[in-house]
Amino acid sequence: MAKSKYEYVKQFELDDSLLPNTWLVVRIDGRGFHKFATAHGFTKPNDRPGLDLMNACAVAVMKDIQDVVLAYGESDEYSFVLHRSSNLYTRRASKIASTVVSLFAASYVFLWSRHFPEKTLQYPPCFDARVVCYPSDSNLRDYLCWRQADCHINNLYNTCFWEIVHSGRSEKEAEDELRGTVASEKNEMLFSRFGINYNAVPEMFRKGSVVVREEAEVTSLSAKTGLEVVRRKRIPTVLHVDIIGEEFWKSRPELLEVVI
Ligand code: DGT
Ligand code: MG
Ligand code: MG
Ligand code: MG
Repeated sequence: MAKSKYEYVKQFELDDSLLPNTWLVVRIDGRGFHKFATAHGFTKPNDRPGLDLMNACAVAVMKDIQDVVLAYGESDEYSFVLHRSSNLYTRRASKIASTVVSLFAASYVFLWSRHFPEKTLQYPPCFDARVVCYPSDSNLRDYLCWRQADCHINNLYNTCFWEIVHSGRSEKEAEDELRGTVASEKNEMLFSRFGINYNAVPEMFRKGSVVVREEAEVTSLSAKTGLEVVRRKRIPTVLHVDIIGEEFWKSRPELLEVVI
């Protein structure tokens, strides 16, 4: 077929394919979620229905995009790990990042009323996305450690901060008091002043959320025979566990396995 004289504009589309054989991590983050959380009366520092909604969106992304092997979420962000062998969209960065983030944002709106039956969504939520290549398994694990450590540091700080504020101090006073304190001092403050054992704070808040494909038995009715059929399927499952130590990776060797 003859090409139109306009066809040359296609050349302006630059190649943005990502390095082969590297782990791809798409991180999405809520845009202006400080304001979004206030506008929707989210509990401070952690709003359980809000976090459950984030997790449901991550599960929706993983159900749709099989190349995602694991996802990790905390606060208003989620990281999606695509296997190093993935050839999704011939590894074009903008296609991958935009597909993941639009699926996530659309799911957030689609699933909102299920998690907030009594709250009206005030305005459309928005998320940004970036995709980064990690060349080695240890780079990938360090990336995930970085996000889980961030979750821990922020949650310990925020738990102290809001306890101080709820005890009648101003936000400025809480900030001043926490400046320069180390983790052990924050733990001690929670325990002696507010009667909170930090280790008893829900794991979802302390560790964030990991989504992995766990084997489970799924029962369905056969269209042919009308009888129940039990199949073992890998279902995206939300866990609140440590991913920094060895245990998580040792018990799931398939995650880092090389697929040729
Ligand atoms: P950005 O990402 O630069 O557009 O700006 P923000 O405002 O989204 O800032 P970010 O992503 O650094 O921090 C996340 C904000 O979301 C933070 O201000 C607290 C808020 N947020 C996240 N999860 C919760 C929650 O469960 N409850 C409440 N009250 N706020 C939350
Ligand atoms: Mg941001
Ligand atoms: Mg944000
Ligand atoms: Mg954030």
